[in-house]
Amino acid sequence: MTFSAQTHQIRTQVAIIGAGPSGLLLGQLLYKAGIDAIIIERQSPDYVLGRIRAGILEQTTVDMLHEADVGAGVSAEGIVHHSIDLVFGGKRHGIDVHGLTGGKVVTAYGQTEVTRDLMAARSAAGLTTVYEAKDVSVHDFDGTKPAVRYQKDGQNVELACDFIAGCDGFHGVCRASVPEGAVTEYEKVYPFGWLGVLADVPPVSPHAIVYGNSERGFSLCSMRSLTRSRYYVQCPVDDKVADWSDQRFWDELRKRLDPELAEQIITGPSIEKSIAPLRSFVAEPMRFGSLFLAGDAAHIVPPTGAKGLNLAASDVKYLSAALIEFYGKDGVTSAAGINTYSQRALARIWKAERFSWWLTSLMHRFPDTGAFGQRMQEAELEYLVNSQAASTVLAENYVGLPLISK
Ligand code: FAS
Ligand code: PHB
Repeated sequence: MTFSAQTHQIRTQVAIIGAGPSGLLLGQLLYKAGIDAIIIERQSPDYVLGRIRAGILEQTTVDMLHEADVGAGVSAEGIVHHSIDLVFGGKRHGIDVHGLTGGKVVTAYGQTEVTRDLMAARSAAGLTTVYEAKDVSVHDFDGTKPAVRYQKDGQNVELACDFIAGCDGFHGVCRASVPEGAVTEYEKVYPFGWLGVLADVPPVSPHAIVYGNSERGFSLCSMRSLTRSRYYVQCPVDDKVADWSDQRFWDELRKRLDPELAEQIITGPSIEKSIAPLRSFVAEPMRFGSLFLAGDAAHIVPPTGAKGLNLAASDVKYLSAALIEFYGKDGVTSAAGINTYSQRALARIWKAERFSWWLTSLMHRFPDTGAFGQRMQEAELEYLVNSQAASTVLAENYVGLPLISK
């Protein structure tokens, strides 16, 4: 795409690539601080809202929604959880997360709802989000004139800026635009996927997410509200949604749970059904000159530990604070935050990567698990549910480790 005289030139302070939760939350926090940002998104709003993803928010994420003045939805409809359940060997065990962490909780509130709340706030404030932008590219982020170029309705646009926030997810353009030698990638791809079903039926366990380990594979019982459930079963990575009728899904889910819970499941037609691959991934560092990566653009976790969206939120917490500090208040500015953003974010990311990898390894059936491996998993789970120390390790990671202050 050539840029010539008819290129429309515009400017902002922070150009945000991606209108997922990372980009929208960053845009909202910068707006609250009086910092100008434009969000460039390649899909339509409906497409972004149609991606069914996360469902569990750490308290730090809920607090950020309130800080961003978009907490009304989660306060009204979020379902607070004090515990999680583990099913193994055909029996269900509760982990008192609230008691083991001195009162911390998680909240069931879907990523779709978070995204919708953020979109509504941005629109109500009259802030600019360019949806369905084509051929987005980032330029001179290691120079003195960073810019984003894109096409919108056939018009070439060049957006000059001070900083670029790469909130464009795992398959985005920002990380891909970093010179190869400048970024180190760490990756583990898991030999299975998650088949997820959304159904307008009451959740079988409204006040505790249920994680199941069985010889048939992993299962998970979650929700989006008291009338909308979200369930998952581990499946072969090359399975297709067409291989799974609703009936086959419900039957398999029941086989992986304890008999009492299986009996209580209320089934209904799926309103969404998708298969997600699982990987652990981290790109280091997360800053390249005036380009910063946040959220899935920099890291991916297997969803077992419910960390993906929450890690995106903590990245945004660090990055928004750093940018606000850079632009300063009452004439006082500092680059300390932007200079330490990458190392602070990565310190929390790696701990969440470890927890997500550990819980995935404990709960899923791998090709080489076998009979002995199954017994090892069940022995570890039996030890975990009967040891306050081991349960506390699970609980404090599940509610989210503290943000790193400086
Ligand atoms: P996102 O990927 O959500 O958003 C990036 C945005 O950038 C997208 O809207 C994309 O269209 C846009 N974009 C990409 N390239 C662009 C370009 N070149 N130009 C402009 N825009 C561009 N997490 C959990 O905690 N629990 C779960 O159960 C869970 N399930 C998941 C299932 C799937 C299939 C996936 C992919 C992820 C799942 N996650 C889950 C993780 C997920 O919730 C992410 O952590 C979360 O979406 C991260 O948000 P963002 O960083 O905003 O990235
Ligand atoms: C979800 O509700 O989608 C969900 C809940 C907990 C997880 C993963 C996904 O660990």
